Amino acid sequence: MKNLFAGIFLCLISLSAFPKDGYELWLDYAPISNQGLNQEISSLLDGIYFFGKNPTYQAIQNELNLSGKKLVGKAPVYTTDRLSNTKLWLGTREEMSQIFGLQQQVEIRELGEDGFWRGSIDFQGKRYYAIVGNRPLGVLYGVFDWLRSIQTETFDAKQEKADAPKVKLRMLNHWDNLDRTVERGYAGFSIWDWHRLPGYIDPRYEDYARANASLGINAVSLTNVNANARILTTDFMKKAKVLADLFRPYGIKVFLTARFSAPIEIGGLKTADPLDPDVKAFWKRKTEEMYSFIPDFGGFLVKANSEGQPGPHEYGRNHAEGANMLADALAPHGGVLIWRAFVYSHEIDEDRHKQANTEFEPLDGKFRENVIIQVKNGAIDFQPREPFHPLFGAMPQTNLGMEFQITQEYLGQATQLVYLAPMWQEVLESKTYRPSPSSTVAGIVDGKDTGKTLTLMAGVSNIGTDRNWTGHLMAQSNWYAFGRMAWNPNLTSEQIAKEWTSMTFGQNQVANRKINEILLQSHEAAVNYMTPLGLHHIMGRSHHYGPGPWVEGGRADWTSLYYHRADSLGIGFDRTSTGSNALNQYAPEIAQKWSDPNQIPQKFLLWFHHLPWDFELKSGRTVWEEIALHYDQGVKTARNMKTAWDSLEGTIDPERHSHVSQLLGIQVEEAEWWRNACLLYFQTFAKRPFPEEIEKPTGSLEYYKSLSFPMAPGIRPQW
Ligand code: GCW
Repeated sequence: MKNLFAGIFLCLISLSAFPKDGYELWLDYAPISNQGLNQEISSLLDGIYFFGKNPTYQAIQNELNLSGKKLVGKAPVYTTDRLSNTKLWLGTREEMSQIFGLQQQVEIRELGEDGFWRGSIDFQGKRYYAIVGNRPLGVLYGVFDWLRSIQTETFDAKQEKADAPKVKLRMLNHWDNLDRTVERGYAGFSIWDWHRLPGYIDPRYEDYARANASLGINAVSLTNVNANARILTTDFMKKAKVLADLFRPYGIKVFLTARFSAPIEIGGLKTADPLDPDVKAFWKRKTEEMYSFIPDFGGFLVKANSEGQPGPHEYGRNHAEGANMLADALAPHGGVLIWRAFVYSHEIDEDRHKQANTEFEPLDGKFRENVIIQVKNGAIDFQPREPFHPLFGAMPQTNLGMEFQITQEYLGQATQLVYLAPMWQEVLESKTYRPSPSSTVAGIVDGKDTGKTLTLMAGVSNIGTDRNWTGHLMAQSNWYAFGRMAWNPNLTSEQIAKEWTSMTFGQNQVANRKINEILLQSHEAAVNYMTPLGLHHIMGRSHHYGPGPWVEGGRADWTSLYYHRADSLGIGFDRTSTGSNALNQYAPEIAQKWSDPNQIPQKFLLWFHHLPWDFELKSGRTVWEEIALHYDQGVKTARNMKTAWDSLEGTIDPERHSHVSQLLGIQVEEAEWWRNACLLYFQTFAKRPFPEEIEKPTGSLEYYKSLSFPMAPGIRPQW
């Protein structure tokens, strides 16, 4: 009888389902179709006891109410008697200490601030399921982990699970301007409605916090690194306070970007010199004011002396002097100063690849304890594929954090499906050989190889006001994957894809397998049809949408010619000792191997070498042939992705199916456009025929060059 009702309920739910627009993200909580699991969860939700009271437990209760109804069709029941009627116990180790043995208590304590333990406990002859943390936030993370196991139908009450994040600050960086435009944003406008804050609280704010907390993201910087000093005025602090209050129960700390010249712009001073006593006093005052509104304010994120942003160099001071001054203002409040290493100047005639190391390496050991240097994954700029940034491993005495870009500035923006986790995994797994021979980027980021505890992984957000948050529905997987990798940089892209797919689309295994295949080949496909074999920065000028290998004129390092260096003899950027010698910034193990075009991984070949068109590769093909083949392969994979997705029609709800299918149609066209434009262009130098086996590029180079996109989204505003 019970089964029958459950069956009817499931039918009703699916029939009456609202059109799926992606708003729910991976917290869709589709009804559990597995009858056994459905009943088991239903029974646990029948008696929930919280060992304490606090706002985070309230957030948990809200999530259980929401998910319970959707997963098993009924509202959870809360009890005030912790023994009789209770099935599910929620609380901190301390709150629940009497029911644990000492051994268990110690084990849980070792999970640290944000860790959790969940499993069955036998107590006084009865069995309970318990989710325990060292703080309420750990309980929240445990609950989300438990919900994930239900959504992916992997929950097993007999199995204990203990987990804790490996990285301390797991952070989103919004590049959101105060007027709600978003630099490199492709999903509408900023979700921060500054104008109507603090009076109006958009319900999205809470859903945003839920989504982040479900991944363990515990910090957000709300504003663009190309900063506006106005965010530090009292009016804006009051607005930011509302968001901080809302995020607090979800364990999310607010950071803001600090414009280095703020003392001049809003402080009435004539200078922003970090050693000037009035400047120091300004920042001290501002910081104190900030903490009076937001007592657990995270700190400042700063982009200085990069791309025209103000910084300490104007006053003859270095990055450490600039960063430390701000860090000193934050230190008494426990705040953190995050200083970006993405610096380059066109006044310096040096390979851009080298500039961050040149400026920062000599400062190792000079930064305060509460400073983190935030380093992009590669030395140029979030290209479709980059070798890891040589700063990782080069500053052993400094806290170094990772900056990934979730928004797809150079990776198809919001028209293309590109799952970024394989790229992040590739970077994190890279061996740095420093500080120790076995060090990896992940080990530096999570502190395993450095012993650092103030660790950080930041991701430039891809979130906007679009109903589905990320513009392209499948780009939600990138937000998800970022959060999961920030929690544990050793998770694989495949594991994460599996989780995300079944949480987002439900339990059709055949469909899920296909979706995962699409996700997992998408990054390599994009690299192939955009920038194979280590080519980089050959996109359209300024908006970076579509191919622009011909871009020249103006500032050299903002042109494509600077990067691909194609000429009648060959192609590629010589970064070996005969060229810029950027390779020398890596550990000798890498520098030696990669100096040899026959030993360097082929994917980085033209990043470091300028090679003749006829240079023969391991495959027996020439550089020219291999380039052509890769571009063509990229197009073919894009087409296969669309065919695979289209075959899922009728399996996935029509709204989401059609959304992705249409966008994949655009992606195929854009892949062809990239291939045609780049191959026709490079052929003007190579002057060789296309290999037999590729589909010949169509259209004319003149036509591709004539395309212009003055209204492309996300263009950086001119300050
Ligand atoms: O990738 C470049 C972008 C800029 C961005 C800059 C940065 C915020 O094109 O739009 O500015 O990087 O990371 O600072």
